[in-house]
Formats: sequence, C-alpha cells, structure tokens
Amino acid sequence: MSRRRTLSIALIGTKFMGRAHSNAWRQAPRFFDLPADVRMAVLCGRDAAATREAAAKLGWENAATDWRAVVDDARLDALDICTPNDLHAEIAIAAARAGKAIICEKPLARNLREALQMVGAVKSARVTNMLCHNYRRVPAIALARQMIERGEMGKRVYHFRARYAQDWIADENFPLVWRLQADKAGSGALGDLGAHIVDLARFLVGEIDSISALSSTFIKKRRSKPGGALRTVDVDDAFCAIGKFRNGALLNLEATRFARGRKNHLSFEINGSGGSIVFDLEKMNRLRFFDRRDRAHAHGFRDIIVTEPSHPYLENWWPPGHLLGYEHSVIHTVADFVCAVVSGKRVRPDFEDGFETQRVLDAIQRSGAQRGKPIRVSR
Ligand code: SOE
Repeated sequence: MSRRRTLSIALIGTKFMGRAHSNAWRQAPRFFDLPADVRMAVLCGRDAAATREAAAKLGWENAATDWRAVVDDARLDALDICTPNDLHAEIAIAAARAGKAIICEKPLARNLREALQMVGAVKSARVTNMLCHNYRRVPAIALARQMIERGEMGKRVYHFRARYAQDWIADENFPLVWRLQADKAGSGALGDLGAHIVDLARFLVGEIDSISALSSTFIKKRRSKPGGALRTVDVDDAFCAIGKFRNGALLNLEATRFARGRKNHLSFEINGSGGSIVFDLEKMNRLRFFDRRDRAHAHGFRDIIVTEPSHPYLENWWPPGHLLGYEHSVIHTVADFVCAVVSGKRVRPDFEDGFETQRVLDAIQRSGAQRGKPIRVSR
C-alpha cells in the first residue's frame, strides 16, 4: 500500500488574493476528498513582520520574504502566485524551471510576450499549471457550461454579452495604486476585469475571431499619496468591445471601474437557438434560463437556485437552499488544482488558456489605440 502523498505548498502574496487563496488551501482538504494531503508550508510576502503575522493568522507553517529561496526549496511541491502582475512571469518561469506545479492569479501576465514566455517555461518543464479564473467554478457558471454542452441552449449560440462593473476608483482622490500603473499591472480594467469576461467567453462560447474596442481613462492624473505630486494614469479605466467568435456568434463586452454602485458586478447573457441563460454575480447562487421548448403559456425565464447536490461542486457543501459565497469559487479552483497535480492531467484554465485570453486582451488594446479598428485575434 503506497503512502498517501503530501503536497507542500508555498503561496506568494498576502493581500486580498493571498488571503482568499489561503482560505482555499485551508478549506479544500476539509470539504473535498483530495488525492493528497496538503501542507501549508510557506507564506511569502514583502514585509517580514507583516508576513509572519499573516502566516500565523492564515494557517501557514512558515513565513518568508525571499521568493527565490522559496522557489528553490526542493521540499516544496507547488507554488501559488498571488502577487501584482509584474511578478507573475519572473516567478512562474523560475518555479517551472525548479519543477514546481504552479497556480497563478489572473491575468496570466502584463502582455503577450510575458504570457508566451510563461507558456514556454511550463511546457518545457512539463509541470502542472493553472490560471485562477475562479468564476469558472462558481457553481451557477459551471452549470451554465454543462447546460450548453448538453445542448440545452440549442445547436447555435447567437450572442454572448458580458459586463464586469466596479466603482472602487471612481473617486478622483483614489491613489495611484499598482493596478493603475502599466509597468505593474500591464493594463487597467482590461487585464483586471476584462480578463475574467474574456475567459468566460472562451469557456462558455468558444474562441474569439475578431474584436473592435474603445477604451477610456476618465481620470488622467492621480496622486500616489495625499499631497503627493500628480502623476499620469497610463492604464484604461474602462473599455467596451464588440466582436465575433469563430463559430459566428456575436460578442459584446464591457469592463469598467467607474460604475458607481456596482461593487463587483459581473453579469452575462447568452442567447442561443434553444434558449437563453442569464447570470448575475450579485445573485451568484442563481441562474436564469429560458427554454424555447416550454409551452407558450409557461414561457418565461426560470430562476434556478444552484444549490442542489447534483449541481457542480455542491455535493461537497450544504443542503439545498444554503447558499455559497465568493470564497467557494476559489476553494473549488484549489481543489481541482490539487487533483491535477496528483493525476498529472491538464486542468483548465491553464497557462495556454491564459495566453489565448492575453491574445484577446492584446487585440482589444490595439483596437482601442486605433480608434476601434477591428483586429483579428491571431491564431
Ligand atoms: C479588483 O478589481 C478585483 O480584486 C480583481 O482583481 C479580481 O480578479 C476580481 O475578482 C475582483 O476585483
């Protein structure tokens, strides 16, 4: 009888995503029958004292501040990258060369060149790699994908329309944080929020053939701190795009951080020959479905409460009607990553998916720079 494997994990990053992923590493083994034990070995952050405190609070055995030493530690099996975007490529490439399995927060990279380098590194090293687009694993969205695959939307999809709206930087006094700096983030709402809805477009409908986009930076200058010098904002605050999928469906995307009142409002609607599906993250346990097969007197959108044990991931949680939250989508992502590391099978989305998404983001950026000129998303 072979001994049960233990995966020793290191996580780099201690802010929002570091905390959300730490929670996922703690909970996944408790609620999923994983094929390996998980040892939360090291939390790595910039500040020694803050990282020690975060490690103790979030359940990590050790704290570190040197990510290169963590990557080179042969006792560690997998690395979870939750840093600002400018470190994704350097850390992931080093981790791949060190033979580590890698899960990385979205967007994969700041640009297409970095994304290609990351794909090359994980392919050369033949290591398990995953990109954390957690919304694919919101049960209602995973159910939407199952319904589409089962043909419940009919043979053809006509429209995919998605919007991701927040308002956290709408105040002109909000400081110039790293997400608003191209050298740190790569882009603004495009890479931060647009990456999610482009990934969902690919997940639910298919590959995108061409796209035309416009973007805007509404507040052109911000201060890094109160009273500091005004600096130019060199990323987008919002974009809107139209396009076409390779299967002929039409695409309509919008991402903004200036939709006052919208705190984290991801929504989409898919219209197919057999019906329509509507999702709203502000009602994340529900999926609205219109079935053309319903008799005329019953025509209307059904409101599915996605909490049945037969729904994706739900058998691991509570009885029907007991709702899940944002954090469960990250727990599901980590659980599937652990299964992939042990099985050696591909898990989606992986770095190649991230590269395909980066191609679309790059096309949106180039189209926006050319006043909306349609751009082919090169194959
Ligand atoms: C900030 O816009 C942010 O934290 C994104 O970076 C996440 O990916 C998104 O899920 C919530 O908002």
